[in-house]
Amino acid sequence: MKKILLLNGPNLNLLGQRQPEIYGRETLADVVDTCTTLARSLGLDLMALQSNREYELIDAIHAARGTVAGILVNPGAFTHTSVALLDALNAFEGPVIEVHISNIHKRESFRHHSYVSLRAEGVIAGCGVQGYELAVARLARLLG
Ligand code: CA2
Repeated sequence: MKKILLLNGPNLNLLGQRQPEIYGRETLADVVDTCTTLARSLGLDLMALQSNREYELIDAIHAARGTVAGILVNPGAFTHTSVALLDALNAFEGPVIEVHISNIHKRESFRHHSYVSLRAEGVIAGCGVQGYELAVARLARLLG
């Protein structure tokens, strides 16, 4: 079974606990459970990591090289700041799908630019946590 990696960046551990009007009521554990089940039904083995530390996300991307077929990533606020995350993703050989729960283009102008989008095969934004399921389905299609 091909492995895929779901990465979530800073503050996404708070999903379901704060700002439900923006990020919904589901927790990150709910999202990971749903995506794991969906991935398995599509023949993929999903591993997940959330970190508030940029270097841990970068290390996870390095470790994914040669072992993981594709990456789903919600980089959180690192989306808009991290050339380092972009560089790490550029060193990964498989497809990358970027997910944002909110529609970043409908929010403050500093959220309109994404470094990660320069690398991502696809970007899903504004679909709530359903965006993660859409991203799993897209990755399965790209890897099929
Ligand atoms: O819409 C998204 O998924 C974001 O990646 C979320 C980031 C934000 O900085 C990006 O611009 C867009 C923030 C994640 C914060 O997550 C929270 C979840 C619940 C409660 C508080 C924060």
